[in-house]
Amino acid sequence: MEPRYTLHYAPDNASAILRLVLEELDIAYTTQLVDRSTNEQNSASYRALNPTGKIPTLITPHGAMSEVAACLLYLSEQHKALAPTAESADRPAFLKWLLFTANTLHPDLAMHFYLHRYGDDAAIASMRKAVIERLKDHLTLIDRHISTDTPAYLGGDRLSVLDFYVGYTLRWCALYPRTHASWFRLSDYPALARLAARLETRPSMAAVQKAEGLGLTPLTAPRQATPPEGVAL
Ligand SMILES: N[C@@H](CCC(=O)N[C@@H](CS)C(=O)NCC(=O)O)C(=O)O
Repeated sequence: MEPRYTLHYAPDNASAILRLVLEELDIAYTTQLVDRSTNEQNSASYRALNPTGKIPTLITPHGAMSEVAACLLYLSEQHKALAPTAESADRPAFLKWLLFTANTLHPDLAMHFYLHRYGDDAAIASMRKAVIERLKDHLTLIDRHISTDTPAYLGGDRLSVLDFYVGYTLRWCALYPRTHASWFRLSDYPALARLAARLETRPSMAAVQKAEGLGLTPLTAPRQATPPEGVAL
């Protein structure tokens, strides 16, 4: 049978979150490398699929999709898995934290990675300090949500797409940008540390580790990716 999805990806980019979920759902998919060394995400052909020039893009039977959170919701709805259902009491908190991750945590991380796009050298130091404080505060909020409101996972008592989204950001916090990652200690967020260890036992994580060269402990003790194709940043 023809794979239903094609994931346009770059190693260790936000596309890895969708790859994890495709693996977890055990769905056939193909991948298409976006070569970041040539800035391919800004090529006319890539922007025709995803006008934001961001990675990932997911080609679905309904057309090209982008935005991680939108793709995660789409996959969970299409495959009726990995999310509390609309009738579940866990759905409101799941949606709240999914949107918080997409519109606050992930953009703050992107700002931290690409701070040179936001100001000159003089402005960067104070912006860096502010964005790191925000990241710490927001990771603490998420950590408290798991430890006080839910038994183990972010979306209630069962694993959901949200766990993969937040779990993967822990890797980025520890690694990027290489010169400014020392602020992050996973042990400061004990519930997230437990979640990271749980996610590392999933076969889906082993598949993504292999495909993108993430190493054996990609969330709890990450090292720079050594991908079989493409470059991470
Ligand atoms: N809001 C986007 C953000 C995705 C994003 O930031 N992707 C990064 C890679 S992890 C990217 O494409 N960076 C390339 C660039 O900014 O030029 C989403 O949720 O998909």
